[in-house]
Amino acid sequence: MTKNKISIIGVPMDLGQSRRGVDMGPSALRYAGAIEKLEELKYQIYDLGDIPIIRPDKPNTDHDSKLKNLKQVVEANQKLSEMVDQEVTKGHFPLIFGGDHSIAIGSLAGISKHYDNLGVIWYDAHGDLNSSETSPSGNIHGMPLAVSLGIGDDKLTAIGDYVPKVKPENIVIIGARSLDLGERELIRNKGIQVYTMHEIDRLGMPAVMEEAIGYLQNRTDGVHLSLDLDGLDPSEAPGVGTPVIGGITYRESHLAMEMLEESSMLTSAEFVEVNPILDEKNKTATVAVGLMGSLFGEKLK
Ligand code: EXY
Ligand code: MN
Ligand code: MN
Ligand code: MN
Repeated sequence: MTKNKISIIGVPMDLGQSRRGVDMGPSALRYAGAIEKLEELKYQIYDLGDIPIIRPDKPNTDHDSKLKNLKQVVEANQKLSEMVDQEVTKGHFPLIFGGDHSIAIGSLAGISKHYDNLGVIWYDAHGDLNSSETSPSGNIHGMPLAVSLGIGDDKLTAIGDYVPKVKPENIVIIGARSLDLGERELIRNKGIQVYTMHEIDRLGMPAVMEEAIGYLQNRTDGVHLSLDLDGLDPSEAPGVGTPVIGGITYRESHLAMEMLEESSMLTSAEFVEVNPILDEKNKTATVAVGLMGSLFGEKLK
C-alpha cells in the first residue's frame, strides 16, 4: 500500500436490506482484531468510530417510493461521503466497515471526486445493479453499483452533489453468481467487465486477477475495493444476509488481496455485509480481518 495512514469509518447500517444484525458488522470486525492487525503491519490507524444511523419510527413506511428506508439510507450516505472526502483530502486511506452494501454509495461519493477515472473492484456474489424498476426486493443494498453509475432514484444518485461516480468501463465485478434479469441487461448494455464464478473456475483466480488488474491499470487513476463477504462461499463466510452457494474460497480471496496489494493501485476499500447474528463464532469477521491482512501487505506463506 502506498499510503501509511488508514482512517477507519464504521457504518452500522442495516436499513438497506431486511435482516437485522448487519448493523453489528463494524463491532464484529473490530472485535476480530482489525485494528491490531493493521497496527502490526505498521500502519498509523485513525479509528473514527461509527456514523450514527437514525432509525425510522416504523421501518419502510416513511416514504412514497418502493425503496425501503430511503430517507435514512440517503442521510447516512451523505454523512459518510463527507467523512470519506475529508479523509482522502488529508491523504489518508479510507477503510470503511459495513454495514450492508448500501453504504458503498457514500464511500464512492466521497472518494471518486478526487479522481478523474476511479476504478472499482466489486467483489460480490451479486451485481448490486438494480434500480427501483428492476429490483425484486426494494432493498437498497442491491442497488449501490447502479446508483454509482448514475442509475436509480435521484436522491441516491445525487449524494455528494455530482453524477455519476464511476464509469461503466472502470468497473470489474468478481465472484458474481446471482444476477437478476435487469442487472444482466445493464451489464450487457454498459459493457461492464464481469468475472462470474464460471470464469474463476475456468481460468483460476491468478489469471482473473492478473487480467482485472491489467484492465484497470490501463484506464484508471486509482481503484476502490468494495468487498462484500457474500462473494466468498458461505461455508467459509456464513455470517451474511444473502448467502449464495458456490462462491470464492478463502485461499482464492487471500491471493486476490495479495495481488491487489502488489499492484499498488488501491486508493480505498470497504468490507461489508458481515452479520454476526447469522455467523458461527465471528468466523466471517475473522475471515474479513484475514483478508485485510493480505490486502495491507502481510504475506502469509
Ligand atoms: N439482487 C437481489 C436484490 O436486489 O434484492 C439481492 C441483492 C443482494 C445484495 C447483496 C449485498 O450484495
Ligand atoms: Mn453486495
Ligand atoms: Mn452480495
Ligand atoms: Mn499467501
